[in-house]
Amino acid sequence: MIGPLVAFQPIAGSCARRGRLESGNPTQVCLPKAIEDLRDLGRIPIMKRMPFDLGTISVLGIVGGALLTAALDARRVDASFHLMQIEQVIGGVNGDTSAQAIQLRMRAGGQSILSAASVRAVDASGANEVLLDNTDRNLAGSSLGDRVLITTPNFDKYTDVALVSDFTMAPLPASYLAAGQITFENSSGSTTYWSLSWGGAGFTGSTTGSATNDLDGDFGPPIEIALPSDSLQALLFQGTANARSSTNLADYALTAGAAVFTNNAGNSFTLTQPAVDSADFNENGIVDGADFVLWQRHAGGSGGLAEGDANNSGNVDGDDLAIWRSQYGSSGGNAAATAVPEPHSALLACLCSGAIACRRKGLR
Ligand SMILES: [Ca+2]
Ligand SMILES: [Ca+2]
Ligand SMILES: [Ca+2]
Repeated sequence: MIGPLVAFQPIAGSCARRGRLESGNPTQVCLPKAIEDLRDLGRIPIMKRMPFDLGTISVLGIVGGALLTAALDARRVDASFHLMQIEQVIGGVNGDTSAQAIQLRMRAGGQSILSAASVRAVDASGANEVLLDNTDRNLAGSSLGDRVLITTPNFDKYTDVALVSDFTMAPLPASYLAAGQITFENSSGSTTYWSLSWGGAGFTGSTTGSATNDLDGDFGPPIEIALPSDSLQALLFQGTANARSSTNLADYALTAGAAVFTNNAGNSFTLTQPAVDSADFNENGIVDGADFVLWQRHAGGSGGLAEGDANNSGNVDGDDLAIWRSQYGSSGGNAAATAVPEPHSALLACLCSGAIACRRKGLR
């Protein structure tokens, strides 16, 4: 007995309207798209697209039915990554372009197979592609609206609580910030599932990609402004969690205030400008031995600037001493001395042996 063939009706031509399967009618399946899904997931060897038409459907029925069943099985376990937004991006925090972040958001459940994806960038002309991250693992959170947080290592300097990113990215080159593009793609970079372009007419590269997340497959035109990098504000997708892309120009806007980023576990991080480290504990405009004495008196305890807390941690400890050393001879704060004079020998002895030892020597 021949098993029941799943009734399917290939869409004529290429798989231009990739949104069909996600949007509902299971009898209207874009078969090459289903094959690509499996290929992206590494479940089957690379297969070339095959032309299908209704005349050859009976010949291809069994093979097609098996492939379709496998594809639907893949859907059943929700193992995919394609239905994803580039939700929020910042190119730098308060001018520090080494602190960057990209937040993705799942447009449906089961989009956590990030090992099959990658995030890339191109410059204003659409050239000189940079692999920002190949997102080399899968994530636990896979519900509609779940986020994927990808940051540079320095991004954690600007969050209100200790940052936990899902992936660490290479920095987007600063020269790409005026006009450029970030794309969410499969691992090989052969298919773009979402793109975000900025810089208005300054961006001259392609804005097209798969129609999985944008019905006409064109994410352009770009937003008119540069990628934000000189404040705490990020560029934020304005649509709902399951929304498709329309155009970057219509879809994105700056956050109203300090951006809030969220990781896959649902933890949120609000951007903040950290207090400037200063070892000028007596606030007389110079970091010197008098400041060291203040630190020494309170080392190991709690306190504020006047007690020797250089990094505003609430504690007076070795981290504050390290800041004092780095700022010795300067005015403190950001104006760290370019040439740090060596502390005199008595102080160096204290640095080596710590506050307790100094107290024993009666230097207090
Ligand atoms: Ca579009
Ligand atoms: Ca001082
Ligand atoms: Ca401290």
